[in-house]
Amino acid sequence: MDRETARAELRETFDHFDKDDNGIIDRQEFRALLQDGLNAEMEAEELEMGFAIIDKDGNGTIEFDEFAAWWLDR
Ligand SMILES: [Ca+2]
Ligand SMILES: [Ca+2]
Repeated sequence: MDRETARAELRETFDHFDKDDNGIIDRQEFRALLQDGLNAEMEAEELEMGFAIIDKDGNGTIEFDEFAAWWLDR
């Protein structure tokens, strides 16, 4: 799969978890993403750490570019 295809599919994933369709993933949506999408149960602390890692600019929300960079570089 090339990077563009991966990105398009990722966009769908992102939109799916962006429940309120505001174009960003907040902590609540991030929690649902991990639990439903990755089947990962996380403690609040771990969740916070994971969120901070993805939220590169530290503005408290995950934008699509941040999400894509994290996902594709795992
Ligand atoms: Ca949202
Ligand atoms: Ca951010």
